[in-house]
Amino acid sequence: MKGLTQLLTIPGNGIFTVSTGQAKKDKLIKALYGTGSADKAQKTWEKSLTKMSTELPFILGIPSDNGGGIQRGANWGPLAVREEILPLHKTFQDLGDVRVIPHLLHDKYLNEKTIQDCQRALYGKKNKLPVSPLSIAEEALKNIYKKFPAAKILGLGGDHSTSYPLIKSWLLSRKKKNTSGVLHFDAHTDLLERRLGIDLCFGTWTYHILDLLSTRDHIVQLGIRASGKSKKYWKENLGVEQYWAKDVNSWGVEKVYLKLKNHYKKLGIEELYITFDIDALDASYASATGTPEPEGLLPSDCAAIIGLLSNDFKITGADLMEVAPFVSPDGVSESERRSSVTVAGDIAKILLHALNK
Ligand SMILES: [Mn+2]
Repeated sequence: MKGLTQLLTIPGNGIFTVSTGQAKKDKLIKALYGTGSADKAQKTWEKSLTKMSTELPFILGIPSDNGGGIQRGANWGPLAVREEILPLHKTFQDLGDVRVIPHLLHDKYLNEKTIQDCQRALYGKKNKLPVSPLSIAEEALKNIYKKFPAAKILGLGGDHSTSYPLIKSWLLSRKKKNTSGVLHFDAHTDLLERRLGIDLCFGTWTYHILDLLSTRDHIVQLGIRASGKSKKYWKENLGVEQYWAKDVNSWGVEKVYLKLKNHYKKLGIEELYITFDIDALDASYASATGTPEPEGLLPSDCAAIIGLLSNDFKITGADLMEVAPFVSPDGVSESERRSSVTVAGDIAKILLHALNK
């Protein structure tokens, strides 16, 4: 696949380290390749890229948290989630990580001189390749879908802005837009047009996906509870369907499932992309994230809803976002932090299972 060995790197290696942080990466690389050396693993990974097919889903890590803004740390999400799903390694193909320059977000915010300097740093020479995480992800995904139009990709973020290239590329690669819908688990709507003037970040990415959809009700948001505006406001002003956490928790799984199914079926939707912000879960299950929120969803309810929907719709794309494995909000114990990373791994397993159906 064109350019992938330049745009991407071996799984877990997308975070640039010199000495600090290196040990965290070495552990995963050793488990995957039997060597702690990224250079030695590089050849095995490059070879694996040439042998891929659409028989199994792909994984792509985007270890960037530069689109976040309250408490960073989701750049380590892809590495931590991969450690949790190691036992399932035969059920997916790992494309590796987007190479991340942690000070960049998207190339459109950069001047030409900076782009050229960063091209030299990343690729050893000036060329046409993008340099910012969201731009690199979009370029890599374009090439992957070109080679494999039927690719089913599980994206691992990263702050939620990293869903933007994943969902945009998924939508652009669909033959029919009107049969493709999105299910968005989140405590927050992410529906601002801009945040402090920035149009692509963790609070805005969904807004910029809306116009790529067939119609705006092709996305449904589930688990919302930390919003400055009401459910009615988002429906009337942006046309987005939402089932807030309090609705989900009072209706129960069966009713939520039937409402979602009816909504999508009425629109003629046949395939779904599921984007899962880990903060959709109640903070007691998902503390290791940038913006944990109480009164959220239960992991078992989310698993049941995804499982039921995957019987009615083809799940052809998914992502798991905002897992910040080393973040502990005040008062959260070490064991709670650990268990919330395990829960994130469970969600990744559920998404992989849905993609594998
Ligand atoms: Mn989000």
